Amino acid sequence: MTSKTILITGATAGFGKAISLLFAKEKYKLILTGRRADRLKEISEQITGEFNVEVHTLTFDVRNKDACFNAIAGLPDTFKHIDILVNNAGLALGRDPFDTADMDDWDTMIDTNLKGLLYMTRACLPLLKESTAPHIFNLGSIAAKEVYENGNVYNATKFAVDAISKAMRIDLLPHRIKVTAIHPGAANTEFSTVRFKGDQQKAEAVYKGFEPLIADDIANTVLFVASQPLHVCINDLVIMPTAQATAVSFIKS
Ligand code: NDP
Ligand code: 8X3
Repeated sequence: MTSKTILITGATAGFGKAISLLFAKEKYKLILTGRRADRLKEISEQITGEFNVEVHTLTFDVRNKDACFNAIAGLPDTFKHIDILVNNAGLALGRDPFDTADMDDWDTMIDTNLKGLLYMTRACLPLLKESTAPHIFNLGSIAAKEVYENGNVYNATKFAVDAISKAMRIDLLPHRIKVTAIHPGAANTEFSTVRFKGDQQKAEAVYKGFEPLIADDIANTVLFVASQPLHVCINDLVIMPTAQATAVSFIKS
């Protein structure tokens, strides 16, 4: 039985929720974050009921630097230990040409996907450095590897996640911190509903005619990577639906 502790940002939906449930099954202690307190409460109750592991929830917005640092500083003593940090919280907003895209959406994506990830990592580093097997996971995307039409600033934030993952791996080497970037293709979560601002028809159209990834596929991948021996680090992993070859190439029925 392990008593390792994992902190997952964006645990209220999609990948983050699936990773939370899978690591709970593996008997990890969990620190779960998100903005929606009701969802965190529900997931925490589900996990303690089903898996009998300890869960601590933190409700805050990763765009708020002080909130990130205060949340970690305020952890109760029994949770002042982090072995794995999963920087998962993130979003796309809109899929519009560069010249007409909403610039407030740009700010939100940059502040969440990049700055939020930076703040959370810096806030957690003192605790990670005390772990005997520290590991940081950053959720990139196929959008971190290929720019596609109307992807512009979402692509830019995910390219930045790719770059900062490489930079962390170098600069954190003296602390033997593993850094893994996970880059999924199309996965059916709340991602497209958020991207298209609640337009369910547009969101569902993204996954029509092929079998997309599901959140459990990403959770299984994170667990596989986290389960490697201490001397093995999987640095970078692109995971796609079999029906998707590039950011924009699909075989659809
Ligand atoms: P979901 O929309 O299902 O979940 C996103 C999570 O991020 C939610 O828990 C949400 O919680 C949290 N979040 C968003 N903004 C903030 C914020 N400002 N502060 C704190 N938490 C926040 O999306 P996915 O699970 O699909 O996405 C997870 C990650 O994977 C993202 O980084 C996304 O870019 C990336 N990704 C997704 C792909 C896909 O096709 N689905 C493919 C490749 C990468 P709450 O609203 O409660 O704050
Ligand atoms: C989410 C996948 O292709 O919509 O990062 O950018 S994509």
